[in-house]
Amino acid sequence: MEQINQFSNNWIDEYHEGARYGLRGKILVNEKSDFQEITIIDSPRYGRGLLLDGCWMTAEKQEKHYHEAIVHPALCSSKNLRRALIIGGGDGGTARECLRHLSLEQLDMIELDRRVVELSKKYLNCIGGSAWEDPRLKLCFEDGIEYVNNLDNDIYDVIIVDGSDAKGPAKGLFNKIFFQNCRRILKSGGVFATQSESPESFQKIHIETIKIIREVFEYADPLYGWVPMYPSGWWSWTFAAIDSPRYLEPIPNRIKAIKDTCHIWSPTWQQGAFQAIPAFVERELNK
Ligand code: SPD
Repeated sequence: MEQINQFSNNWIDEYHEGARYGLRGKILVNEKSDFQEITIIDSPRYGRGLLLDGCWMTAEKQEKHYHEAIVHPALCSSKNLRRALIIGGGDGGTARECLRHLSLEQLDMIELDRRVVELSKKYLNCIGGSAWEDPRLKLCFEDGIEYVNNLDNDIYDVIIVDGSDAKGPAKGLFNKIFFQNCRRILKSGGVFATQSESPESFQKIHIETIKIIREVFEYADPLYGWVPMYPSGWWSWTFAAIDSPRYLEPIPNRIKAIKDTCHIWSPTWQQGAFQAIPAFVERELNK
């Protein structure tokens, strides 16, 4: 019933638990891939945007809220920064932010759905931009869950999980076995990061996800920010590490390399964003 009107009257809305989050605009592409429904839109407010299975993923004029938040706390704080992994991230924004770190030698990106990348390159090229041609990017189309399951231990300095919401093809990215494999393939001075949904509109899965990551990793903490199109707008990313909560302390020379050209991220923003844990979440985590 809700889906029937999702893209009508020049409004494109994500429906979530009796609320809708929308933009006025027009649909450029709407197709079903082997895995999901892919929609590309254009809007006066935020430019072109991407939805998967009717849920907002990104839009040109607000994507930095998400991509800078998931990338820089991790890439600024891992002990070494030679090899990183992105699971998902098919619009290219996470890869673009990672590749701004010039000490990064290799970035493996494992995306399930080739069509998301093809359409992002064609319609949302200002999000992935030069990342797609960067020789450090090794892009493979396969299931990220299988990929981490089959790897040897201690491979990556940073692992970033940039998937969709915890349903459909991305459900397994919130699973304990998946996180255990991520910990196993992360080097001891490495940093893990994942999008961990909204403390408001996805409260249960948000809290469960942090709890599971805390069971698997020695250290883990959520960071809070905003992504204007997402349900409630209030969003979170959870960072984890093995040897210390190193994600709390960005390394000075890595800060220097990016800080003047970030739109959202700065060491001060990061510090506040880790501190901004809502009281009800903190209470739940301390139970
Ligand atoms: N509710 C949307 C969660 C989506 C997280 N991934 C977004 C992809 C941006 N690269």
